[in-house]
Amino acid sequence: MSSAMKEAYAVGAFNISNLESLLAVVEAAVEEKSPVIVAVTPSSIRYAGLAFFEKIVKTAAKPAPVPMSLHLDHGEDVETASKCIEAGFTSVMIDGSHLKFEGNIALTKRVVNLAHPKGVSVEAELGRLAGVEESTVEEREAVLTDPDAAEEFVKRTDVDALAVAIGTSHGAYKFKGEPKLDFERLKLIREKVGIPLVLHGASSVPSWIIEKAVKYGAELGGAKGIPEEHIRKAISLGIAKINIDTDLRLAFTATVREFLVKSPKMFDPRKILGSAKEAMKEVVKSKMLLFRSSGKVL
Ligand code: PH4
Ligand code: ZN
Repeated sequence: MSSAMKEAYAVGAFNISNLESLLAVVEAAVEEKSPVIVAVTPSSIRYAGLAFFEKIVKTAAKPAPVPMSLHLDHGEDVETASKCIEAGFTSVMIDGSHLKFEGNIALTKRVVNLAHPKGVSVEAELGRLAGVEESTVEEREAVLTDPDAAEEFVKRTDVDALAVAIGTSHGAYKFKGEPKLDFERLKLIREKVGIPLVLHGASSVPSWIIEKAVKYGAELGGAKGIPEEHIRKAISLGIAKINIDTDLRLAFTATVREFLVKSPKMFDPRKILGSAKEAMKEVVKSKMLLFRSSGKVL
C-alpha cells in the first residue's frame, strides 16, 4: 500500500464469501497483473468458517503471479483478530469506530501489539460509516473523521492503515440525493497522517447492473453508489486501499437471475454460479482499471 500511496493508485480489497467470489477476484488480479487484497468479514467467517477461507485463499494465492493478501475486514474483537493472525492472515482490521476515542485507541493498540511481532499489519477505523447527507453540522462532525484526532490516533496506536469516514456508507443505498463526499476533510487528514488511508463503502452501484437485476425481478429501487469520478478524486487525495463488496453482490445476483430465466432447463450449479463468477470478475477488473492498480505487477 505504501507504493500505491507514492504512485497515486489504490489497491482494491474485495470481499469474498464463497468459492466463486474468490475465483473471480484471483482470476481478475492475474489477468490485470494487479496486486489485490482478499477480504473476509466476521459474518463471512461465521458463514463458512475461518479454516475454509484460510485454506482456499492460500491455495489460490500460492501459484498466482501477483501479490495477494488475506485480510480480516471489520474485525470485531481481539479474539477474532488473534485467530486470524494465528491462521496466517497478512493484515487485520480492528474496527473500534463504535467506541469513544480512548476506547478505540485501547482496542486498536491491543491488536497492534499482537499483530506486529508476527509481521501482520493492522487497519483501524476512526469516524463512522453512516449516511450524513441530511445531518446537521454537529451530527456530521460527530460521524466524520476529525483530522486532528486522526493524527493523534495514528501516533498513539502505531496502526499501519486508517479507514476514514468522509461520507461513504456500506451497501447499495448510499445517498438519497446527489452523492457528496467531504474531500476537504480528506485533504486535511492526508496532510496530518502519513500512513495509507482506506475508503470503505466505495461501491458505485452501476446502473447497468441494477437495470439487469430489476429486469429479472429484483427490487432495488433507489439504489445509489459512489460515482467513479469521486473514486478517482479520492485516490488523487491519498486513498491507497478501497473496499468493494456491494458491486460484487449485485453482479452475482443480477447474473444468476438472468441465467435462470434464460436457461430454465439448466440445473448444474457450476454453470449457474460460473456465469455469476464471470460477471463478478468483470466488475473486479473494471475496479482495478479505475483504481489504476492494473499493470502494477511486472
Ligand atoms: N466493506 C464490506 C463489509 C461487509 O458483514 P458483512 O460481510 O456484510 O460486511 O467493508 C465495505 O466497505 C464494502 O463497501 P460497499 O458496500 O460499498 O461495497
Ligand atoms: Zn467496510
